[in-house]
Amino acid sequence: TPRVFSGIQPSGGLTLGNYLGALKRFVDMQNAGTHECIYCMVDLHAITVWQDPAKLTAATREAAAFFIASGIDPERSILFNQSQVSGHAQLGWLFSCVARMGWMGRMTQWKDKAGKNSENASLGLFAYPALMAADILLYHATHVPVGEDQKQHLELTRDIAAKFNHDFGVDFFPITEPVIEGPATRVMSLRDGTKKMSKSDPSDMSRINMGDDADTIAQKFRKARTDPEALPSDYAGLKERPEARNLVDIFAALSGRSTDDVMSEVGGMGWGQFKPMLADLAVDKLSPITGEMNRLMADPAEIDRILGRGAERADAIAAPILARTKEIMGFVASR
Ligand code: AQP
Repeated sequence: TPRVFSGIQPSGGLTLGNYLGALKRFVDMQNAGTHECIYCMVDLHAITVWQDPAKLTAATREAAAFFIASGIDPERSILFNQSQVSGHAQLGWLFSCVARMGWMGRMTQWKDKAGKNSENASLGLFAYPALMAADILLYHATHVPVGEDQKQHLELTRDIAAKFNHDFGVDFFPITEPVIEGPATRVMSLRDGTKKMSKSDPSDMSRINMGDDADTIAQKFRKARTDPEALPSDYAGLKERPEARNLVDIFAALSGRSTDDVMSEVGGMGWGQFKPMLADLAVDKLSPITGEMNRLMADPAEIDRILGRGAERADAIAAPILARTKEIMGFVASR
Protein backbone atom coordinates (compact mmCIF):
# COMPACT_ATOMS: atom_id res chain seq x y z
CA THR A 1 0.00 0.00 0.00
CA PRO A 2 1.21 3.52 -0.75
CA ARG A 3 2.28 5.45 2.31
CA VAL A 4 1.24 8.96 3.26
CA PHE A 5 3.25 11.24 5.52
CA SER A 6 2.34 14.75 6.58
CA GLY A 7 2.85 17.00 9.54
CA ILE A 8 1.86 20.15 11.28
CA GLN A 9 3.97 22.45 13.41
CA PRO A 10 2.97 22.71 17.06
CA SER A 11 3.81 26.38 17.13
CA GLY A 12 0.50 27.44 18.66
CA GLY A 13 -2.77 28.68 17.24
CA LEU A 14 -4.27 26.38 14.63
CA THR A 15 -6.26 28.04 11.90
CA LEU A 16 -9.00 27.28 9.42
CA GLY A 17 -6.17 27.19 6.84
CA ASN A 18 -4.56 24.27 8.67
CA TYR A 19 -7.94 22.54 8.93
CA LEU A 20 -8.99 22.87 5.28
CA GLY A 21 -5.53 22.74 3.71
CA ALA A 22 -4.27 19.88 5.83
CA LEU A 23 -6.35 18.15 8.51
CA LYS A 24 -9.56 17.66 6.63
CA ARG A 25 -7.63 16.12 3.77
CA PHE A 26 -5.59 13.92 6.13
CA VAL A 27 -8.85 12.54 7.44
CA ASP A 28 -10.16 11.93 3.92
CA MET A 29 -7.00 10.03 3.02
CA GLN A 30 -7.23 7.93 6.16
CA ASN A 31 -10.89 7.15 5.52
CA ALA A 32 -10.34 6.27 1.88
CA GLY A 33 -8.43 3.28 3.27
CA THR A 34 -6.12 3.18 0.27
CA HIS A 35 -3.01 4.48 2.06
CA GLU A 36 -1.09 3.80 5.22
CA CYS A 37 -1.15 7.20 6.94
CA ILE A 38 1.55 8.64 9.19
CA TYR A 39 0.84 12.05 10.75
CA CYS A 40 3.31 13.96 12.84
CA MET A 41 3.47 16.98 15.15
CA VAL A 42 6.75 18.35 13.83
CA ASP A 43 8.12 19.80 17.05
CA LEU A 44 11.70 19.82 15.72
CA HIS A 45 10.51 22.19 12.99
CA ALA A 46 8.68 24.40 15.47
CA ILE A 47 11.93 25.22 17.30
CA THR A 48 13.51 26.76 14.19
CA VAL A 49 12.12 29.89 15.81
CA TRP A 50 12.31 30.14 19.61
CA GLN A 51 9.50 28.41 21.47
CA ASP A 52 8.64 28.82 25.09
CA PRO A 53 9.06 25.24 26.44
CA ALA A 54 5.78 25.13 28.35
CA LYS A 55 3.92 26.51 25.33
CA LEU A 56 5.58 23.97 23.03
CA THR A 57 4.34 21.16 25.27
CA ALA A 58 0.82 22.58 25.32
CA ALA A 59 0.79 23.25 21.57
CA THR A 60 1.95 19.70 20.81
CA ARG A 61 -0.91 18.24 22.84
CA GLU A 62 -3.33 20.71 21.30
CA ALA A 63 -2.25 19.76 17.79
CA ALA A 64 -2.64 16.06 18.66
CA ALA A 65 -6.12 16.77 20.01
CA PHE A 66 -6.89 18.66 16.79
CA PHE A 67 -5.96 15.59 14.72
CA ILE A 68 -8.09 13.25 16.77
CA ALA A 69 -11.03 15.66 17.05
CA SER A 70 -10.95 16.16 13.27
CA GLY A 71 -11.31 12.42 12.71
CA ILE A 72 -7.84 10.90 12.76
CA ASP A 73 -8.08 7.52 14.47
CA PRO A 74 -4.75 6.87 16.21
CA GLU A 75 -5.24 3.13 15.75
CA ARG A 76 -5.78 3.27 11.99
CA SER A 77 -3.26 6.04 11.37
CA ILE A 78 0.07 6.58 13.11
CA LEU A 79 0.02 9.78 15.17
CA PHE A 80 3.12 10.96 17.02
CA ASN A 81 5.48 13.82 17.69
CA GLN A 82 8.67 14.04 15.70
CA SER A 83 11.20 14.41 18.52
CA GLN A 84 10.27 10.96 19.90
CA VAL A 85 11.58 9.23 16.80
CA SER A 86 15.30 9.97 16.66
CA GLY A 87 15.56 8.92 13.01
CA HIS A 88 14.15 12.31 11.92
CA ALA A 89 17.09 14.24 13.34
CA GLN A 90 19.59 11.63 12.15
CA LEU A 91 18.36 11.49 8.57
CA GLY A 92 17.93 15.28 8.64
CA TRP A 93 21.68 15.58 9.25
CA LEU A 94 22.53 13.11 6.50
CA PHE A 95 20.34 15.11 4.10
CA SER A 96 21.96 18.37 5.21
CA CYS A 97 25.08 16.89 3.67
CA VAL A 98 23.26 15.95 0.46
CA ALA A 99 21.34 19.20 -0.08
CA ARG A 100 23.15 22.27 -1.42
CA MET A 101 23.24 25.75 0.14
CA GLY A 102 21.97 27.24 -3.11
CA TRP A 103 18.85 25.07 -3.04
CA MET A 104 18.01 26.21 0.47
CA GLY A 105 18.68 29.85 -0.30
CA ARG A 106 16.05 29.80 -3.03
CA MET A 107 13.22 28.69 -0.73
CA THR A 108 10.58 31.42 -0.54
CA GLN A 109 9.58 30.42 3.00
CA TRP A 110 13.18 30.96 4.12
CA LYS A 111 13.25 34.35 2.43
CA ASP A 112 9.89 35.33 3.95
CA LYS A 113 10.64 34.13 7.45
CA ALA A 114 14.27 35.20 7.70
CA GLY A 115 13.52 38.46 5.94
CA LYS A 116 16.24 41.07 5.86
CA ASN A 117 17.69 39.84 9.11
CA SER A 118 18.93 36.48 7.86
CA GLU A 119 22.22 36.83 9.77
CA ASN A 120 20.18 36.41 12.91
CA ALA A 121 17.95 33.54 11.76
CA SER A 122 18.72 30.12 13.19
CA LEU A 123 20.75 27.67 11.15
CA GLY A 124 17.81 25.30 11.63
CA LEU A 125 15.43 27.67 9.84
CA PHE A 126 17.75 27.59 6.83
CA ALA A 127 18.13 23.79 6.95
CA TYR A 128 14.40 23.22 7.56
CA PRO A 129 13.67 21.68 4.13
CA ALA A 130 16.38 19.03 4.64
CA LEU A 131 14.68 17.95 7.85
CA MET A 132 11.32 17.99 6.08
CA ALA A 133 12.73 15.73 3.36
CA ALA A 134 13.97 13.42 6.12
CA ASP A 135 10.50 13.35 7.76
CA ILE A 136 8.99 12.06 4.55
CA LEU A 137 11.74 9.81 3.25
CA LEU A 138 12.40 8.17 6.63
CA TYR A 139 9.19 6.24 5.94
CA HIS A 140 9.63 5.95 2.17
CA ALA A 141 6.38 7.88 1.96
CA THR A 142 5.10 8.19 -1.58
CA HIS A 143 2.34 10.76 -1.07
CA VAL A 144 2.36 13.97 0.92
CA PRO A 145 -0.88 15.93 1.31
CA VAL A 146 -0.07 19.60 1.98
CA GLY A 147 -1.24 23.12 1.24
CA GLU A 148 0.04 25.02 -1.77
CA ASP A 149 2.63 26.85 0.40
CA GLN A 150 4.60 23.61 0.84
CA LYS A 151 4.97 22.81 -2.85
CA GLN A 152 8.48 24.20 -3.15
CA HIS A 153 9.70 22.21 -0.14
CA LEU A 154 8.30 19.03 -1.68
CA GLU A 155 10.13 19.69 -4.91
CA LEU A 156 13.28 19.98 -2.84
CA THR A 157 12.46 16.66 -1.17
CA ARG A 158 12.39 15.09 -4.64
CA ASP A 159 15.73 16.73 -5.47
CA ILE A 160 17.31 15.39 -2.29
CA ALA A 161 16.01 11.86 -2.94
CA ALA A 162 17.25 11.97 -6.52
CA LYS A 163 20.68 13.33 -5.56
CA PHE A 164 21.11 10.73 -2.82
CA ASN A 165 20.17 7.93 -5.22
CA HIS A 166 22.52 9.34 -7.84
CA ASP A 167 25.47 10.05 -5.52
CA PHE A 168 25.40 6.55 -4.05
CA GLY A 169 24.33 4.72 -7.20
CA VAL A 170 21.19 3.28 -5.64
CA ASP A 171 17.47 3.37 -6.25
CA PHE A 172 16.59 3.67 -2.59
CA PHE A 173 14.54 6.76 -1.81
CA PRO A 174 11.23 7.15 -3.67
CA ILE A 175 10.44 10.31 -5.61
CA THR A 176 7.52 11.63 -3.56
CA GLU A 177 4.29 12.97 -5.02
CA PRO A 178 2.82 16.09 -3.47
CA VAL A 179 -0.96 15.86 -3.09
CA ILE A 180 -2.24 19.41 -3.43
CA GLU A 181 -5.88 19.23 -4.38
CA GLY A 182 -9.34 20.41 -3.40
CA PRO A 183 -10.85 23.90 -3.21
CA ALA A 184 -8.86 25.09 -0.18
CA THR A 185 -5.20 24.29 -0.75
CA ARG A 186 -4.51 27.97 -0.15
CA VAL A 187 -6.90 29.61 2.30
CA MET A 188 -6.26 33.34 2.20
CA SER A 189 -6.27 36.00 4.91
CA LEU A 190 -9.71 37.51 5.61
CA ARG A 191 -8.09 40.96 5.49
CA ASP A 192 -6.01 40.55 2.32
CA GLY A 193 -6.88 38.13 -0.46
CA THR A 194 -3.29 37.98 -1.67
CA LYS A 195 -1.79 36.70 1.61
CA LYS A 196 -2.28 33.21 3.02
CA MET A 197 -4.20 32.79 6.25
CA SER A 198 -1.48 32.30 8.83
CA LYS A 199 -1.19 31.82 12.56
CA SER A 200 1.62 34.34 12.68
CA ASP A 201 -0.34 37.20 11.05
CA PRO A 202 -0.41 40.04 13.60
CA SER A 203 -4.12 40.65 12.95
CA ASP A 204 -6.43 38.14 14.63
CA MET A 205 -9.21 39.32 12.30
CA SER A 206 -7.25 37.89 9.37
CA ARG A 207 -7.91 34.31 10.40
CA ILE A 208 -10.40 31.91 11.95
CA ASN A 209 -8.73 30.10 14.83
CA MET A 210 -9.74 26.61 15.80
CA GLY A 211 -11.31 27.53 19.14
CA ASP A 212 -12.99 30.79 18.12
CA ASP A 213 -16.55 30.86 19.44
CA ALA A 214 -19.63 31.27 17.25
CA ASP A 215 -19.89 35.04 17.77
CA THR A 216 -16.23 35.58 16.93
CA ILE A 217 -16.51 33.47 13.78
CA ALA A 218 -19.63 35.40 12.68
CA GLN A 219 -17.95 38.72 13.36
CA LYS A 220 -14.76 37.78 11.48
CA PHE A 221 -16.71 36.73 8.39
CA ARG A 222 -18.96 39.81 8.60
CA LYS A 223 -15.89 42.05 8.69
CA ALA A 224 -13.95 40.02 6.11
CA ARG A 225 -12.70 42.30 3.37
CA THR A 226 -14.57 41.99 0.07
CA ASP A 227 -15.36 44.14 -2.93
CA PRO A 228 -18.86 45.68 -2.96
CA GLU A 229 -20.18 43.64 -5.92
CA ALA A 230 -22.64 40.79 -5.46
CA LEU A 231 -21.39 37.27 -6.21
CA PRO A 232 -21.16 36.49 -9.94
CA SER A 233 -23.22 33.76 -11.56
CA ASP A 234 -20.32 31.35 -11.99
CA TYR A 235 -16.90 30.55 -10.52
CA ALA A 236 -15.02 31.96 -13.51
CA GLY A 237 -16.45 35.37 -12.60
CA LEU A 238 -14.36 35.31 -9.40
CA LYS A 239 -11.06 35.24 -11.25
CA GLU A 240 -10.04 38.84 -10.53
CA ARG A 241 -11.74 38.95 -7.12
CA PRO A 242 -9.38 37.19 -4.67
CA GLU A 243 -11.26 38.06 -1.46
CA ALA A 244 -14.61 36.96 -2.85
CA ARG A 245 -13.12 33.82 -4.31
CA ASN A 246 -11.50 32.94 -0.99
CA LEU A 247 -14.86 33.06 0.81
CA VAL A 248 -16.46 30.86 -1.85
CA ASP A 249 -13.54 28.43 -1.66
CA ILE A 250 -13.91 28.24 2.12
CA PHE A 251 -17.64 27.61 1.75
CA ALA A 252 -17.04 24.83 -0.78
CA ALA A 253 -14.32 23.16 1.28
CA LEU A 254 -16.33 23.29 4.51
CA SER A 255 -19.40 21.83 2.84
CA GLY A 256 -17.42 19.23 0.88
CA ARG A 257 -18.98 20.46 -2.39
CA SER A 258 -17.36 21.55 -5.63
CA THR A 259 -17.03 25.28 -6.25
CA ASP A 260 -19.28 25.01 -9.34
CA ASP A 261 -21.96 23.35 -7.29
CA VAL A 262 -21.71 26.06 -4.63
CA MET A 263 -21.88 28.83 -7.24
CA SER A 264 -25.06 27.37 -8.69
CA GLU A 265 -26.62 27.99 -5.27
CA VAL A 266 -25.02 31.26 -4.16
CA GLY A 267 -24.39 33.01 -7.51
CA GLY A 268 -25.96 36.48 -7.52
CA MET A 269 -26.19 36.72 -3.71
CA GLY A 270 -25.09 39.89 -1.92
CA TRP A 271 -22.64 39.77 0.98
CA GLY A 272 -25.39 40.47 3.52
CA GLN A 273 -26.88 37.12 2.59
CA PHE A 274 -23.76 35.07 1.83
CA LYS A 275 -21.57 36.00 4.79
CA PRO A 276 -24.03 34.89 7.51
CA MET A 277 -24.59 31.64 5.59
CA LEU A 278 -20.84 31.06 5.52
CA ALA A 279 -20.52 31.87 9.23
CA ASP A 280 -23.31 29.43 10.11
CA LEU A 281 -21.68 26.69 8.06
CA ALA A 282 -18.30 27.34 9.69
CA VAL A 283 -19.76 27.24 13.20
CA ASP A 284 -21.65 24.09 12.32
CA LYS A 285 -18.52 22.30 11.10
CA LEU A 286 -15.94 23.70 13.52
CA SER A 287 -17.71 23.77 16.87
CA PRO A 288 -17.94 19.97 17.25
CA ILE A 289 -14.21 19.76 16.55
CA THR A 290 -13.41 22.48 19.06
CA GLY A 291 -15.64 20.83 21.66
CA GLU A 292 -13.95 17.49 21.17
CA MET A 293 -10.49 19.11 21.30
CA ASN A 294 -11.32 20.65 24.66
CA ARG A 295 -12.56 17.34 25.98
CA LEU A 296 -9.39 15.56 24.87
CA MET A 297 -7.08 18.23 26.24
CA ALA A 298 -8.57 17.77 29.70
CA ASP A 299 -6.62 14.49 29.84
CA PRO A 300 -3.04 15.28 28.77
CA ALA A 301 -1.74 11.94 30.06
CA GLU A 302 -3.96 10.11 27.57
CA ILE A 303 -2.72 12.29 24.70
CA ASP A 304 0.89 11.61 25.74
CA ARG A 305 0.15 7.89 25.82
CA ILE A 306 -1.31 8.02 22.29
CA LEU A 307 1.72 9.95 20.98
CA GLY A 308 4.13 7.55 22.69
CA ARG A 309 2.42 4.55 21.16
CA GLY A 310 2.39 6.26 17.75
CA ALA A 311 6.12 6.97 18.08
CA GLU A 312 6.84 3.27 18.71
CA ARG A 313 4.92 2.29 15.61
CA ALA A 314 6.62 5.02 13.54
CA ASP A 315 10.05 3.95 14.79
CA ALA A 316 9.39 0.36 13.77
CA ILE A 317 9.01 1.55 10.16
CA ALA A 318 11.80 4.11 10.30
CA ALA A 319 14.58 2.11 11.97
CA PRO A 320 15.30 -0.34 9.13
CA ILE A 321 15.15 2.45 6.53
CA LEU A 322 17.61 4.54 8.54
CA ALA A 323 19.88 1.52 9.08
CA ARG A 324 19.93 0.79 5.35
CA THR A 325 20.67 4.47 4.59
CA LYS A 326 23.69 4.38 6.89
CA GLU A 327 24.86 1.15 5.35
CA ILE A 328 24.60 2.64 1.85
CA MET A 329 26.69 5.59 3.02
CA GLY A 330 29.35 3.36 4.52
CA PHE A 331 28.90 3.89 8.25
CA VAL A 332 30.21 1.02 10.35
CA ALA A 333 27.48 -0.53 12.46
CA SER A 334 27.67 -2.91 15.39
CA ARG A 335 27.07 -6.56 14.57
N1 AQP B 1 -3.69 29.23 4.69
C1 AQP B 1 -3.50 27.94 4.42
N2 AQP B 1 -4.21 27.34 3.43
C2 AQP B 1 -4.04 26.02 3.16
N3 AQP B 1 -3.19 25.22 3.83
C3 AQP B 1 -2.47 25.77 4.83
N4 AQP B 1 -1.57 25.25 5.68
C4 AQP B 1 -1.13 26.23 6.52
N5 AQP B 1 -1.75 27.39 6.23
C5 AQP B 1 -2.58 27.15 5.18
C6 AQP B 1 -1.13 23.86 5.66
O1 AQP B 1 -1.16 23.35 6.98
C7 AQP B 1 -0.13 22.37 7.11
C8 AQP B 1 0.62 22.61 8.37
O2 AQP B 1 1.20 23.88 8.37
P1 AQP B 1 2.28 24.20 9.48
O3 AQP B 1 1.64 24.31 10.79
O4 AQP B 1 3.37 23.21 9.40
O5 AQP B 1 2.93 25.53 9.12
P2 AQP B 1 2.65 26.74 8.24
O6 AQP B 1 2.32 26.39 6.85
O7 AQP B 1 3.89 27.53 8.42
O8 AQP B 1 1.41 27.42 8.96
P3 AQP B 1 1.19 28.93 9.20
O9 AQP B 1 -0.14 29.08 9.84
O10 AQP B 1 1.40 29.70 7.96
O11 AQP B 1 2.29 29.28 10.25
P4 AQP B 1 3.31 30.45 10.18
O12 AQP B 1 2.46 31.68 10.24
O13 AQP B 1 4.15 30.23 11.38
O14 AQP B 1 4.04 30.33 8.89
C9 AQP B 1 0.72 22.43 5.87
O15 AQP B 1 0.36 21.33 5.02
C10 AQP B 1 0.32 23.72 5.23
O16 AQP B 1 0.42 23.65 3.82
